[in-house]
Amino acid sequence: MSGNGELTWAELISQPEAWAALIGRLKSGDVALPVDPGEYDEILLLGSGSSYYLALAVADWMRRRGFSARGVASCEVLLDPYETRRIDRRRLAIGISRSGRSSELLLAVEKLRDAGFDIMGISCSEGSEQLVQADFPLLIGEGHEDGLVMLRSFTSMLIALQWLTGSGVDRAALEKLPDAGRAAIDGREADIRDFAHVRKFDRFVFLGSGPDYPLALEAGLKIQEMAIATSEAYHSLDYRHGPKACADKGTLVLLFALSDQKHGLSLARDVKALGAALMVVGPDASAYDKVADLCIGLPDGMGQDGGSPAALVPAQMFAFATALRLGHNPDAPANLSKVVTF
Ligand code: F1P
Repeated sequence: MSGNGELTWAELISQPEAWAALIGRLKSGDVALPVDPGEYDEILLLGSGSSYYLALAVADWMRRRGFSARGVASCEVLLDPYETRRIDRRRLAIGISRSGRSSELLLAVEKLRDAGFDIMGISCSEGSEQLVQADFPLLIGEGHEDGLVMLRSFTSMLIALQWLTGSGVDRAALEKLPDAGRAAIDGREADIRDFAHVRKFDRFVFLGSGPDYPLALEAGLKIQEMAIATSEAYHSLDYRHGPKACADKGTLVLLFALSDQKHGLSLARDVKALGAALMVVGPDASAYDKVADLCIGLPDGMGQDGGSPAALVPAQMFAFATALRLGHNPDAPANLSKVVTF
C-alpha cells in the first residue's frame, strides 16, 4: 500500500475545530438560512451517497421540529415520476452535495424545478454548479475537503442545518459539539484503534434507531469506502429479524445507544451471545459497560430528538483504523472517485 491516509486522517481530526469555526459564524449570523422553510407545505431533502444519508438525518431532525420534511436519494427523484408530479402545494427542495457537481443531484433538481419546487442548495464547494443554479444557495466552507471520503463535510452540513432549523435549546446542545469531538479524538483514539485490531473483523454491522439510524447508514458507508469491506446497517432491534444469522466471532457490531436502555441492553446481550464484538456509542454508553467490549460516551444534550454529529466521529475513526489494518489507503479508495458524473 502506498500512503497511510494522512490527508483523510488530518481532515477527520480537524472536525472539532471546523465545527467551532462554523458555530461561531452561525452565532454571528454570518451563516443564515437563505429561505424560510416554514413557508412551505412540504420539504424534500435529496442527495447521493453520504449526502443522501445526510438528507435522511436532516429530514428526521426537521420533522421532529414540526416541518413536513422527507429525505430521498437523488436517483429516485430522477427515475421515479411520482417524485416530480405536479401538485398544488408550496414545495421546497433542499439539494445536498459536498461537491455541488454530482450528476444525479443536478438532474434531479432540474426535474424538481420543472415540477414547481423552489430550490435551496447546500454545498461545501464555492461556485459549484449546484449553488449557482439554486434559488437559495448556502455555502458551508468549513466542510470543504480535499480527501475523497466525506467526513467533516457531512458533520458540518449537518450542524449547519440542525442549527438553522433548531430551537434555542438545540443550539445550546450544538455548542457543546466541538468539546465532544475533541474528547472522542484526543481521549479515545487509542482505544478505538486498539479495538479495531483486537480481532480480524470481517463483518461490520451498524445499528441505530430514530435520529441515529441515518448515522448508522453513514457509518456503514465509511467502512465500505475506507476499509473496502462490505457493511450492513439496520434499525436497531431489526437486527434480530434475520441479519443476526450471519453474526460470528469475526463480526463487529457498533450500536448507537438506544433511548430505551432496557431494549438496548437486551439487544447488546444478544449480540454478545452470538460471539460478535460490541462497541456502543452515545450519551448513555456507560450503561453498557458490563456487556460491551468498548463504550464511547458522549455528552448529553441533543436529547432523543437529534442525532449527534459527534456520534459519527468514533465510527469514522474505527473505519480508518480498520482500513489500515486491512492494508488500504483511505486517501485513495479502490474503484471510487470523489464525484460521480455521467
Ligand atoms: C456524493 C458522493 C460521496 C462519496 C463519493 C461520490 O458526493 O456519493 O458521498 O463519498 O465519493 O460522491 P456529493 O454529491 O456530496 O459531492
